[in-house]
Formats: sequence, structure tokens, C-alpha cells
Amino acid sequence: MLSRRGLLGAAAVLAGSGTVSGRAQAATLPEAPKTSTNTMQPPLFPTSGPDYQPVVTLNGWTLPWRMNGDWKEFHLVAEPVDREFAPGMTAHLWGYNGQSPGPTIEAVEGDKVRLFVTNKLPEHTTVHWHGMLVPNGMDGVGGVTQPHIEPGKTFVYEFELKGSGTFMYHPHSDEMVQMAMGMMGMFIVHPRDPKFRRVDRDFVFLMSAYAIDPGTSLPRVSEMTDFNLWTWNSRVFPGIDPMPVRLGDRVRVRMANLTMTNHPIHLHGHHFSVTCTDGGWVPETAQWPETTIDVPVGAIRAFDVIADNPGDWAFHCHKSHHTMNAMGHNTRNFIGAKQKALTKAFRNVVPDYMPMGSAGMAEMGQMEMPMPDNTLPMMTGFGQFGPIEMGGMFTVMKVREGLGVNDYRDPGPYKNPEGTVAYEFKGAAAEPPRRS
Ligand SMILES: [Cu+2]
Repeated sequence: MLSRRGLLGAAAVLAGSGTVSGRAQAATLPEAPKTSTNTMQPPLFPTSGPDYQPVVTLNGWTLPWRMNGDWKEFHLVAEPVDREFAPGMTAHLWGYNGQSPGPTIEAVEGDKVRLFVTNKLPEHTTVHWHGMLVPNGMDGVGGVTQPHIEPGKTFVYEFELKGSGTFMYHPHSDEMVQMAMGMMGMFIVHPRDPKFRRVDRDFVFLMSAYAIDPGTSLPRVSEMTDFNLWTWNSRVFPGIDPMPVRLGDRVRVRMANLTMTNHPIHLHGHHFSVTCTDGGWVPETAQWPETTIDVPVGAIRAFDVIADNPGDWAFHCHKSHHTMNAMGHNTRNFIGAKQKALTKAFRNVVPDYMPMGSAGMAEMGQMEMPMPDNTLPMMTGFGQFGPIEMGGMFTVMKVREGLGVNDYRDPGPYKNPEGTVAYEFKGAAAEPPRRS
């Protein structure tokens, strides 16, 4: 007859056969590489294991790893960082390994990963692996699945990567503050079969929003709705990297949303298919064509597109208030106002008052106005044809013939073939009669 002890022992053996543990091996801390660079860093190509096309992170980088036996080891350090949003404005944020967001983690389906997390913040933290199918005790929810990681301590997460796809990591510990301070990063798991859904270029970024008053550099962490900096990887236009793409490339863009609202992201000049979410790959039969994909809060969407239309194609959030920066968020509408009398009245109180906006606000994109320190104009940036009048979540996909394989350098402005640019009418035809 089996004793109670024997039954428990058998159960433990059964449970043990399905779990992964390498505690004895986790004896030394791997190096924790750090960067102070805020431009897109070259991808890290695999040196062992199955082949894959590595991702590039807009204005970011990929975390190097080391092999320890058959474990892939990474070391994240949660710490305060300075992040430049665009030239002229730097914020004091919290992040990982020198930047916010943290580095992108890349591995392959089936890999056993060991992630060391060192806390150099002034308060406790954890890391949650959003969307990933991990054992409960590795889920990183402070108080629920593990004790919080106190300042100065290092915790170890280890699990086997079940299934490929697009995931992210962020704290589950004083979450409101830590996410508002910029703590987040992407976690890409490549398919074990190098041919599955393979693309030529694979871009990733995270969306985060900040409330940073002009002239200051710390986010207001309790803000719920009134954000003034809408970022991709804690950068705003004109600080966001372009996406250079070779004509004919199969391109993937993976976008995660950790802001408090949805973002309908729109690509010009192409039709794409939504191919992956944080819940896995969308079966081919379930994909449909789009030019805008809404990325809900706390979710990830990836699309695949054949870059078959050469040019500089705008790529942006379609909420127009998300393509502007901090200064001017409270601008009133003066369109059509007769500003002469107003100006006279205002100048009695504010001698430098400048009337703006009676014909729309485009003039704000053309002039460099004096501003408080450490903020950014509402709309800015110049292109080959004039002011771009954008900010926030905006960049350009640059589809070019003759780019090198894996060459991510900015190819400059597109040279439109002669006769293919919209032009001013200079003829003499009479205006047709209109109804009054
Ligand atoms: Cu948006």
C-alpha cells in the first residue's frame, strides 16, 4: 500500500518533469550592458541556435546575452535614466540599462531563458512578462506571485519560451508610478523554424505617454488623461528614427501600447495585414487588409507589408493631437477672429503678446518662438518641401531602390521622379460659376 508520503513524492516527480529549473547554475551574474545612445542601434544577429532575422528597435537597442550551458542569460538593471525626447528636451525617467524604454530582449521559441533583474531604483519593483506563457511563479506580479524586489536586490526569472511572437515586459509593482516613469521594454520570441513568417526587416517600438510641464523634466505620475508628450520609445517627432526599407522588402512593424488610450497607427502608400498580436500569430485565413491599425491599451499589434511603392511615406498615429508636442496643447481657436483689437488689449497687460492662429495654426510650424527651457514646440520639423508641422507619434518609412541588405542608415529625402509631384496650377481657366 502506498503511504501518503509516497503519493506526495510521486506527485512531485510528475510535476518536476514538466518544469524547468537551473537554480544550481544561476551562480554568477552576467554583465549588464548599458547604453547612453538614443538612436536605432544595429540588430544583433544570432551566433548560435536557429537562424532568425533580428529586430531593430526605433531609437533603441537589443540586450546582449550570454550562454550558460543551454540557458540564455540576460541581466536587466532597473534604474533612473535621462532620456532625450528630441533635441531640446530631456526627461528624468526610470528605465533599464541606461535607457527608457529598456532594451529589447530577443530569443527563440524553445529557448530556456534566465533573466536576472537588479533593482537600483529608490523603491521596490518586479518584472512581468506581458503575454508570455510562463509558470505562475515567474509572472512577476508583486505580492501575488513573488515578493517585490527591494532596492539593491537581484531576482532571477527562468522559464522556457513556449511559442513565438511579440511580447513586452514592465513592472507589476507600484505600477502607476513605474509605468508613468517609463519602465517598459519589448520581448521578441522568434519562431524555431527560420522560414516561418520570415521578413527582411522587422521594426519594434513601444508607445508611452508623459505629462511633463514645460520647463520641468519629471513626469506627473498621477495624471490620468492630460498627457502632452505622445512617444514612440520615449521619443517624439522630430526625434524619432525613420524606417529605411529596401524596395520589395517584406517588412514587419510591431507596436506595443502602454499609454492610457488607443492609437490608430496609419501607414501611407501601402496596404498591410495584421499578422501578430501579444496573443500569437494571426492565421493567414483570418488576416485582412488595412492601412490603419488600432492598437488598444495594454496590447501589441504587428503588421506585415511588402514595401513595393518607393518614396517617403508618413507613418503616424491618426489621432491628430498625438502628432503634436508639449507647447500649445492649451491653444485656443482664433480661426476667423479679428485679432487687431484683441492684440491691442492684450499688449496692455503682456507687452510681447503675439497674435496667433487667426488663419489656422500652420504658422506655428514655421516659426521658432521663444519657449521655456526643456520643452518642445507643438508642431515642428522641416522636410525637402517645407515645414512638416508635426510632433509626437510621427515618422517616415523610406522605401528605396538599391539599399543594402540590413542597411538601416537614413537614405535622405526621396527624389521624386520628374512630373510626379503635386504642383501649383498656373493656367488661366475661369472659375466655374458657384451657387451663392
Ligand atoms: Cu495616438
